[in-house]
Amino acid sequence: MPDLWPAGEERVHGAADLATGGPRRTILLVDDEAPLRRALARVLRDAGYAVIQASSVAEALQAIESPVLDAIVTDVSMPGDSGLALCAAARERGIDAPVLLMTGVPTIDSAVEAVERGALRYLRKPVGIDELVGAVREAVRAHDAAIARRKGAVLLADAEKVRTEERELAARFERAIASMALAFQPIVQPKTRALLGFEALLRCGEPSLASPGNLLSAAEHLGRLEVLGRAIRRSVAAVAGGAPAPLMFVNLHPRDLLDEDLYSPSSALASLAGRVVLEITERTSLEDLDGLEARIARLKALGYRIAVDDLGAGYSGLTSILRLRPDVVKLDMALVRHVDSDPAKMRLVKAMVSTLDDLGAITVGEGVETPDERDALADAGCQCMQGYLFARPGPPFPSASWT
Ligand code: G
Ligand code: MN
Repeated sequence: MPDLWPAGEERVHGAADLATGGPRRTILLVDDEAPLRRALARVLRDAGYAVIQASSVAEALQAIESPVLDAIVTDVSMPGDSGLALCAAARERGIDAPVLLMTGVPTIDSAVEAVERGALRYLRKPVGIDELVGAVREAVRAHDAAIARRKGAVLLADAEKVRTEERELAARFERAIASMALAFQPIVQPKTRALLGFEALLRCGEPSLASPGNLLSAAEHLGRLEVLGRAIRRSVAAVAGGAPAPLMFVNLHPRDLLDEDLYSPSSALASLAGRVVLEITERTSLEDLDGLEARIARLKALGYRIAVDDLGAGYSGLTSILRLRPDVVKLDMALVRHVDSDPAKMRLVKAMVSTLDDLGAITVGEGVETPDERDALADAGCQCMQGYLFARPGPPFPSASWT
């Protein structure tokens, strides 16, 4: 039976180290001479260390499998393998606890081998109490310092990686802004074949930020939402005059509501405010937006209309209808998809259209892809629609198809 856990030995991690006041440290002590080993173990325990004892290299290797070791103190010449072999085996297993070798007869050869195998230092037998405790304390300190250096190096490398990624993202964002273009998709009334308006949709030539969601996330991350929002509104204003429909729908990021430029009566878009519907979606929460109601009131006073976008998508809640009092509500395509073959969905859409009508809001069904969805929406009382069935988003200005 290996003498790994002598009676009365308790290994309590987290108990204070009497020597340093830090957490209790664990020392593996290896010597084939039992009385000597026990005496050294007592010395180390008295100095505040937890001690694991082993009487051979084989036993020691069993002991180093699991516990976290702060240092290894080992005899060099033992029957079977020598302490130098333990040193090498520990390094092979990725255990970097410093190794202190005890020997009666240090030779040049064994010293050279010890260094090669990663031993920290020699202790000459017989080892004195103060010498042992001092050497162990030193070893633990060296181990701590090595761990701290490694952690520091990892943190530095991480920070460098983050900086590189940020720089690359910023460069991609600049390319996206430079190549930004708007696509327009008509919003139609199929019954009369009238065009209610066009929604301006964000597009760019930077492939990694091609989806508007990615581009907006990048802008958010880089603190460039304001730049992006202003660029979109300027671009809309530049082409809106030529649109063959009364209204222009422009998506706002909730944070655009904090940009004073949006409220400037002299902005390019403000001169067209009477024709502009600002679409607001709750992709990021409106809840904590400072003075939301007052901001919406200012926009309405400038002549803008307000739409709640994506109603029925996970993130767009019914309360936004109460808070924004929108002129238009856009039903998310999740509510439109298969509305013709899903009676529960049909009833829900019908009830919403009727309620919104009572509240004085127009409902637009988004993402209409089939004639059956179109007809079901119309039956539910939803007269305004948008979707691939009528036109895909395109350069100013795609015409709608009715077949
Ligand atoms: O969140 P918002 O409703 O603003 O997003 C509209 C998006 O939906 C646009 O990117 C547009 O290209 C896309 N879209 C428009 N019509 C359809 C459609 O009929 N089907 C699908 N799957 N997407 C559509
Ligand atoms: Mn929209």
